[in-house]
Amino acid sequence: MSKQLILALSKGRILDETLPLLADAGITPAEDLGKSRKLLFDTNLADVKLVVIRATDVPTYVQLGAADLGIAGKDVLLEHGAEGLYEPLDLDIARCKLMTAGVTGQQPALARRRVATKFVNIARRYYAEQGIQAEVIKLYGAMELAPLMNLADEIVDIVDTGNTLRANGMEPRELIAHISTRLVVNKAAMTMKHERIKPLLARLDSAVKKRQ
Ligand code: PRT
Ligand code: MG
Repeated sequence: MSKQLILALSKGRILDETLPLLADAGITPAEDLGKSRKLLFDTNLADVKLVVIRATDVPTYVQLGAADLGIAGKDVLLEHGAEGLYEPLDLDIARCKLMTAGVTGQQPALARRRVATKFVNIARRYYAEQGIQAEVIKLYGAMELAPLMNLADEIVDIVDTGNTLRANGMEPRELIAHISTRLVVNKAAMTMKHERIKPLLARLDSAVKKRQ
């Protein structure tokens, strides 16, 4: 293993909230992430590099040790599974809820329910736990469209304000999980690179606590 620490960041809305938190922790990219087409960045810390990748790829990079640490939504982590990963820190950013939702006023089907989602593992687990028979249909986006198009009876999706659901004639039903962004660490790296990882965890931990 190299002596450098690689921290994998989730692109998109999590990145917008991650960069100020990293700055509070004294970690700044050597160049503007938004303005560059590069994916691998040096930072002000000689032994820390950043990679910026799709949120859903972060757990894979960290689990397989291509990155030592990663920052990802709990939704993504629940969907991917926690094998090979420690989750030492709740970064308390990009808070939202994972919920079931359906057409406003419509009763959920009692028999076999068709559920559209990009969170197929979470959905299968959730409906099984509830004792509800569900046919889970994998979509990659615009889940709100599925019940309107009669592709599904219900969706499992992220809800924040609820505006997206309302705008599409839908309402939230059951809460599956409260979501926030987490720091994950490769289990082997946590042991082998502990001397380097420990101070980084401490920096991030105090940056999170200062905000609370
Ligand atoms: O990667 P891809 O582009 O397919 O997914 P994405 O666009 O959903 O990702 P991105 O970059 O937006 O960020 C995803 C991560 O941010 C998630 O994994 C969550 O951990 C976190 N997060 C926090 C959210 C939201 N809040 C959120 N509101 N992710 C998505 N949303 C979307 C939601 O999917 C829905 O379309 O916003 C809409 C709901 O918001 P309200 O306010 O209308 O309820
Ligand atoms: Mg997006």
